[in-house]
Formats: sequence, structure tokens, C-alpha cells
Amino acid sequence: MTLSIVLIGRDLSPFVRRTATTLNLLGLSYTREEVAAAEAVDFIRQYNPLGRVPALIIGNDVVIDSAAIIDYALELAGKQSLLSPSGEARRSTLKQSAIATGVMEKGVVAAYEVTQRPQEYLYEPYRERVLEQVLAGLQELDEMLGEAAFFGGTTPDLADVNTVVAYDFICIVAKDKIDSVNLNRLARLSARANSLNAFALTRWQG
Ligand SMILES: N[C@@H](CCC(=O)N[C@@H](CS)C(=O)NCC(=O)O)C(=O)O
Repeated sequence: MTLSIVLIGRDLSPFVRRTATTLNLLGLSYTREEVAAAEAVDFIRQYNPLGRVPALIIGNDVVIDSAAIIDYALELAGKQSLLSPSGEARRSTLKQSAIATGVMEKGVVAAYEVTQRPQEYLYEPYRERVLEQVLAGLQELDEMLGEAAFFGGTTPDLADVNTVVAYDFICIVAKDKIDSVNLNRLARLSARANSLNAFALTRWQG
């Protein structure tokens, strides 16, 4: 029996996009409820008391938080191409992914500083500090990638998903910051990944 899978959230959210891209790469079929967290609070709270996306309805079950959803998806698909089962390779992928998800978190904070506060309550030094953290994370990932096509070698792994999603998100919310530093390797990684369907289908078109 095939399980019905519904992903709640839209791809502007890096946490939603990293989940959708992972599902795509794993070849799991799903449908979408493309709602914005800020606009569909009551709807999302049926699935997550915090009103956050993503949430995944799978059969009669609801899984929340992108990390838990991705963990579940990896288990369901039973493939090890995105994350090695053990050892140094697994630790590296998890470390690169932790940096990338940290960039996402800080990027969301920086964006909310602007979108969720009245202009007079915006405290620019805090936003700047957060964006410094974002850039430090991206620079480290750029360095770690080096001249490789993907973190995963010739095909993307979980670190590639998280890095590309983090980089693309910061290009949306703080393009001036991206342009202020040299992240050429990440720019190439993003272009390479986004030429693949799994990434292209989730790229934010807003
Ligand atoms: N740790 C969570 C973070 C999810 C998250 O922060 N989602 C944002 C959208 S990018 C959200 O739903 N924000 C609404 C809110 O916090 O009120 C995950 O990985 O799923």
C-alpha cells in the first residue's frame, strides 16, 4: 500500500524547501499545501501547535520540523545516497548540514527583523550581527566545498541540499550581503544543483 504524503508549507521557507528537495531526491511522491506561515496560522496549528512549517501528513501521522521529516523520509526511502549510515562521511555531511541549517535559521531571523517589526523598532546592529553569522557560515561552506562538483561527489547529498537551499534563501533575503563577499563556489554549486529537477521544482519563483 502506498502512503499518502502531503507537505505543508511553501518553498520560500528554507526549511520547507530543504524538505521538498530531499523528498524529490529520494523519489518519494507527495502533494503540496503551499501555505505561508504568516498567513495560514490556524490551518498550520492543526498540525503543529507552534504554527510553523514544514509539517508532513503521512498516512494518519503528522511529522513536524524539517529535521524529523527528513530523518523519516531517509528511513522510508531506505537509500543511503544522501547520508552515509555511519563514520566520517556521515559526520561531515551532518556538520555541513548543521552549518547550512544555522545559516537558514539566522537568515529567517534577519528577514523577520524587517518583516515582523514596525520600522521604528528595527534594531539594525542586531540584524547586522545576525547577517555576519550568515556570511561566516556560507564562507565556511564555500571553503569546505572547494572545487568539488557536489559535497556528495558527482551527485548531491544532504549537505548539498542544505547548502544550496541556505545560499538561495540568503540570495532572496540579503542579496547585498552575498554580493559583498566571494562565494563563487557556492554560486556554482547552486547553479549546478538548480539545473536538476529535484532542486528546480522547489526553487522559489516569487
Ligand atoms: N526548526 C524548524 C524551523 C521551522 C521554521 O522556523 N519555519 C518558519 C518558516 S521559515 C515558520 O514556520 N515561521 C513561523 C513562525 O515561527 O511563527 C524546522 O526545521 O522545521
